[in-house]
Amino acid sequence: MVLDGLRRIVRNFIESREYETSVNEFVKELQKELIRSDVNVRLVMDLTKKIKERAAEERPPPGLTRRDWFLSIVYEQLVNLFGGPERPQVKPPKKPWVVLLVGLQGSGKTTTAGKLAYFYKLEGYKVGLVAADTFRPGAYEQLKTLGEAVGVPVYGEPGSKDAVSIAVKGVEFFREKGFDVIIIDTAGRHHREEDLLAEMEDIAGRVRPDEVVLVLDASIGQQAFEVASKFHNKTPVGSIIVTKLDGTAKGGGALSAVAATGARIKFVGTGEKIDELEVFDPKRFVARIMGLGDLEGLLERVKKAKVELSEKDVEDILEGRVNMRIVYKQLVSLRKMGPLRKILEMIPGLQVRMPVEVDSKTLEEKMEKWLAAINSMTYEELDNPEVIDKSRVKRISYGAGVDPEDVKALLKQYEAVKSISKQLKRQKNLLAKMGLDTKKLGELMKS
Ligand SMILES: Nc1nc2c(ncn2[C@@H]2O[C@H](COP(=O)(O)OP(=O)(O)OP(=O)(O)O)[C@@H](O)[C@H]2O)c(=O)[nH]1
Ligand SMILES: [Mg+2]
Repeated sequence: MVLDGLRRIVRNFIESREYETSVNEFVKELQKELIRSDVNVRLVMDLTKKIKERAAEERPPPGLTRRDWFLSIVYEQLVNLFGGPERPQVKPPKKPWVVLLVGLQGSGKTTTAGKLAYFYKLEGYKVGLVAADTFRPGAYEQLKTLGEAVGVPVYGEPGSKDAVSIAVKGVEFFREKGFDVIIIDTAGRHHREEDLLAEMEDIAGRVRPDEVVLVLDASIGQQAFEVASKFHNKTPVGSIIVTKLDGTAKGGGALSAVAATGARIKFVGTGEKIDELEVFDPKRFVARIMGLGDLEGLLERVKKAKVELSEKDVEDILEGRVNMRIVYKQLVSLRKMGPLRKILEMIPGLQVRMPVEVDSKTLEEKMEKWLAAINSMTYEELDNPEVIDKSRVKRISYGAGVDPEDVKALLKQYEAVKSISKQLKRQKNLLAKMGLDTKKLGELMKS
């Protein structure tokens, strides 16, 4: 399968002891694996550079191990390498939807026509196939057999040599009968892409399909870039199906090369059988090749950990209502260099000393402990920190693995935020006079 060495590399990374060395090791192995899969060297270098940069510049959100966080960066960058997070739109936007399949000889057009017919039939569409390959002997019979296997009618004129006329008539035939999806199989007589694209334009000009789909054999690896970019330039609305991903070690190269052209890969073929066609979802694809079944869960955690102040939070702060959740969010944003201070500086007459000295290293350590302490609090304690007495302090510090002193310092921090919040409430009229409304404040706090 494609990039099947990646799972092992990810596993080694997760199991290794030392974070820094394992990151370097991981990056090196990742490069090797991608290049082995024929991904273009420049793309590989760009990718690993980006991963390293992000790992150096960004901070893991609280509640996430550095390792998980690093893997989430790798995941995101790999998803971009293979076309970005968006799942392709495969639902026909209108009826009938006429699809013209083109591609080099033997790339898998006819097989894919059958697979697509099956796919759309299962989705509840009425599908018709048009056999417009008049070049290959037995092309009509091949498609006819596939159509029969999936219970989809095939239009063809076995004796005719006029592919364009068959295509036009076939589309008309199914259109009149009210079919939803009409798929046209064409000849792959070309070995050269120039000829192919010229003929594609010719047929497309006369058949006027809604979508032109280029069928590419994955075993051409990164050479797919040439064909795909020419195709994409000629038919920017077209899409691409990469076949035979199951039968080559170069799949990674083909997929990334196509993605690099900006063309959209909609499906991939993963076998000879009629149901071996998948919607190409880069996120799922990358999750699979990384061997991270629970990746969605991990990313959910990353997202949750990147807390931001909501409108409601801002409102609460301005109303003098605070709780530990808000402190938590502020601690997180303080890590990104005190947005709270930024606001305080803008408000004349507000004489509050910053509760936290923004001195990076000790702050960072303090923050780690505070966040751990907050994570050990009950809901009641989060909503109403006033209830935290001596014995609760003990329990929280024990649960978080920090000193009771740290928890006490956190409570002081909470008191400070509360007092700022109270002052803010008093300053609200003044704020209004300055033309700073709650919305703008909210934006400031988040920035
Ligand atoms: N393993 C594997 N084989 C495939 C896949 N798609 C197509 N094939 C095989 O590739 C060969 C060529 O497939 P066709 O569908 O006939 O290709 P074509 O583009 O229509 O060929 P021409 O019409 O001659 O240009 C057949 O043996 C198919 O079974 C795939 O996803 N995986
Ligand atoms: Mg064919």
